[in-house]
Amino acid sequence: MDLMNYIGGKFERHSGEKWLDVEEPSTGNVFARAPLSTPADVDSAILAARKAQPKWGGMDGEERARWLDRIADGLESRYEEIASLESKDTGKPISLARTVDAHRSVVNFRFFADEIRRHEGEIFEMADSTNFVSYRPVGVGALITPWNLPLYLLSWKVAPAIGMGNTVVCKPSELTPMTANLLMEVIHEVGLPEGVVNLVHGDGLGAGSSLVSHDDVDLVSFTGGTSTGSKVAEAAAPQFKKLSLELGGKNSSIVLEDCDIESTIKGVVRSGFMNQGQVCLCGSRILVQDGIYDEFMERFIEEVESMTVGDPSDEGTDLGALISAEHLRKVEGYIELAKEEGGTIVTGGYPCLPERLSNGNWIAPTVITGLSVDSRCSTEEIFGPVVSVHRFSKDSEAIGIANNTRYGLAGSVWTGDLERGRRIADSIHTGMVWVNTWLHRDLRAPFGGVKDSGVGREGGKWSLGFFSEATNVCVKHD
Ligand code: TXE
Repeated sequence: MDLMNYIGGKFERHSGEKWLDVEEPSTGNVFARAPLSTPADVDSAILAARKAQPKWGGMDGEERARWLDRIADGLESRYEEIASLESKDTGKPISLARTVDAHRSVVNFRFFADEIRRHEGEIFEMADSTNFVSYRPVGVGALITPWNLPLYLLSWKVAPAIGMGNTVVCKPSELTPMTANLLMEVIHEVGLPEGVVNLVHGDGLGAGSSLVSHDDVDLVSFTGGTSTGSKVAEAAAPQFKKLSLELGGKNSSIVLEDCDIESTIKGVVRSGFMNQGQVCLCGSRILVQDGIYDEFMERFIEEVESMTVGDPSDEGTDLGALISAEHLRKVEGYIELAKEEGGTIVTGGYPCLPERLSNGNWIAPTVITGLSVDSRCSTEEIFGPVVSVHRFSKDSEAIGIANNTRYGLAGSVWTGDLERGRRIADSIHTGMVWVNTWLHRDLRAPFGGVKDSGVGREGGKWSLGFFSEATNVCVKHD
């Protein structure tokens, strides 16, 4: 299957001759090709978005919200197809692709349709004047997304961006282009006005960087790795483009002696290994208090080893394949480094799999102990099914370890004392902390990181604020 770009309401072949193979991570088989778009393709997508913007931005919010609902309906009617495409393209288990990826892609459009209906300007009265605050579209947006949650993250940007009256050019990860293509099919079928949503496939250096640095792009919303984020920020800076960066993380799960061990182990395992550990929020450093350490470790390892690693299309699979051979090598490199840094691999290795999966990117869930809390493996983002466990005695020590990374995205605290949990959570320098849960999301709440984990917040009114320009008109009374 050869994919096409979607520009000005039409599926178009790209202008160059080069293609990118799309591989199935679980087998290594190539099953599609995506265009390696050129700067000329990026130009035409931006031109189409620019042309469509005034009319789209001039519609009222209710009308745009109805379009978001139609897209949600279209996605919902292809729910199972989204799940199986996402599972095939990313290597994640089908059950996860269904409950997380397909589910959230539909919910994102519905949620922002409702938010846009509710969204109003503000009025601030002064003794002699009235201030009328309104939210205008920014213009043309570049939306760049990674491979770990392809449609989930793309829909999380497209819905608020167009809902607030912007038009957009999307650039999905070259590793996982399939569901972005499906979204364009849905957008085409529902008849969204041409040019409102455009898509160029391609790599970061070609399509991605020409999109970000283009003179006619007004805002950039990027989710991906921290080092790419800094290149994106540099490219967007000369024109002061509005910029949102959701980057990597190295998140701690803090397990206190007074926790409920049963639910904590389930929560910590889920947080460490969901999506093969390829979620920026994953808790890959597990800090366990002295008094519970031995019991925790015994039951934790048992739970980790009981996970089924295997064919992503099997309903019973807990962990699938890593995204690419290159990424697998990076993860293996960290495991080797952990040994050099004095760590002990308590469980890990390679899963035993049928012959037809032998060329896939496989590794078993890996638990490392004995690392120093400032070792590279304990402080750098590995982005794979690899966690390190560390022992601590006092709350202040756990807080110190959790804050000892360049990242500041998320974390979790597991305790029977909610006051204590809140106190610790308040001392962790990240954008989000969960107490006795993980990845439990109210879409109205702010989402985003501090330090090297990014700039800005997404979610509810934060997304609507980013994708608009708040404008004040101050009228002096007679
Ligand atoms: O991300 P990249 P990759 C982390 C994780 C992972 C690492 C690399 O640590 O190992 O990032 O993953 C586009 N200008 N996360 O290689 O390279 C690229 O084509 C403009 C964390 O996938 O950051 C893709 O569409 N765009 C993360 C997108 O940027 C550029 C999720 C992300 O690619 C570009 C995924 C450029 N110069 C990986 N270079 C999270 N926080 O959720 C690349 N791109």
